[in-house]
Amino acid sequence: MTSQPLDRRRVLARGAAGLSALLLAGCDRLSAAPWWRDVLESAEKLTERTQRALLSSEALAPEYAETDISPLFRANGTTDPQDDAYRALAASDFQDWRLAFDGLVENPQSFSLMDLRAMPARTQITRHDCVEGWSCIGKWTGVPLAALMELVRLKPEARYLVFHCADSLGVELDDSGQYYESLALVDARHPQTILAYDMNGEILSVPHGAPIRLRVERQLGYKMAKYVMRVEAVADFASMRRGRGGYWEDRGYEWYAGI
Ligand SMILES: Nc1nc2c(c(=O)[nH]1)N[C@H]1C(S)=C(S)[C@@H](COP(=O)(O)O)O[C@H]1N2
Ligand SMILES: [Mo]
Repeated sequence: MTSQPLDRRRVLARGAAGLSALLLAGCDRLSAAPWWRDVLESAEKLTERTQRALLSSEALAPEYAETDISPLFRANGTTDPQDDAYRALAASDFQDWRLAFDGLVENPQSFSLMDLRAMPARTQITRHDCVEGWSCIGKWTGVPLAALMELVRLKPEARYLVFHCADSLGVELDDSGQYYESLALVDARHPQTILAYDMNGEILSVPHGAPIRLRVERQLGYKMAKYVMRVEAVADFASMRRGRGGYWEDRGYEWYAGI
């Protein structure tokens, strides 16, 4: 009966996708209306609550075979960060790159790529679904985020992890335009949540987020921050940037992007 949770998951995914499509079809004028925002938010809360109730926190996203890997994995959003600090790091093959893990932690740390590669790794072949309506299957290798969380020891007040990225997208709103994302701790600790440094058996390339990018396999593509520079444990993200927990969330996307 191992297929049962998967079947349920598929039904659920279809329901959620249908709902998202419906919501995305809603025009800008509608999304500006406060009552509509409330409808969106309660729909999102319902999706999150339903999925958390039906799927155990350990339920895995489907994994695929080597033969299923997409010959060409599309790159999306930022594909070549122009930010000076990032360009300098990339120019020396990220030898001076460090991942900071700080915020509400007992033991803040800074990891080099060597440090991360020396830790136990996980490899998974999964399907990436972008909210724009395309999917690709890829193989990802990296360090489980749960292992890093153990090393830094979260304080009891910590409720979310925020991922700060190297790249800036549009600066059209009143913030820096720097990409960021956030996850609830239960999703951060999920066994398929990894900071990936290899893709399809090769070193992660710049278009796909070098030197490391997040993989959160039960959520949509925009949750999977590329070019991660810093992980910050926080109690709340309401006072950060525009308050919705991510670059695209600040521009109207759902924070809980479960699929
Ligand atoms: N730092 C950063 N992370 C990002 C983005 C981005 O523009 N900047 N785009 C997101 C979106 S919308 C998707 S679909 C995936 C794309 O990952 P890919 O380029 O490996 O396909 O990265 C996500 N993470
Ligand atoms: Mo996306």
